[in-house]
Amino acid sequence: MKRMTKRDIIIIPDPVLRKVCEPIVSVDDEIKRLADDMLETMYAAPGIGLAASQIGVLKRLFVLDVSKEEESEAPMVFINPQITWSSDELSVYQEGCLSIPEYYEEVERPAAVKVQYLDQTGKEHEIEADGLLATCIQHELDHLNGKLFIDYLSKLKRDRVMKKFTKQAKLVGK
Ligand code: GNR
Ligand code: NI
Repeated sequence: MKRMTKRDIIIIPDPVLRKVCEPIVSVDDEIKRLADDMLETMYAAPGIGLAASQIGVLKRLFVLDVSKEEESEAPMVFINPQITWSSDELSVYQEGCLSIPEYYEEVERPAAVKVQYLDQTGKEHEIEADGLLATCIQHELDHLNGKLFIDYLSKLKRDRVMKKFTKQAKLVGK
């Protein structure tokens, strides 16, 4: 049995969520352990994706699992991901983020993307994704660049949600 450790998820307005993550130089045991911990943290939340910066690690790595409840788990690990193509066609999804708990809004993004990445064994892949997987890949890749889904909303909505969480952080004493 693999040893996995659930980590704490960082919430806005923590500035760590605005940092640009650094490429991973080698897919070694430390990175494999990090990916396992991220999957554990994501499943426990529960969420369908998690970027390394959400647990305070500024590396270009995210995990996701968009399998349906009745299907078996399908964990995916994306290291140094790069979008190589985006469709002109757009689609709208109601998005949420574990770093912005219990806040959901519709976001429009390219409906399909091609993404190149390394898996947890260091093997290179290029896949074409659509539907929820495409949305999730773009949401997670944004995290690695310090971008959040609320950045796509109106300033009014973004300011409102930032204010709410800033107030909350002060109350909790963070
Ligand atoms: O759990 C999550 N659900 C979700 C729903 C729609 C679009 C994106 C996501 S990702 C989110 C987990 C998360 O915050 N990943 O960064
Ligand atoms: Ni998120």
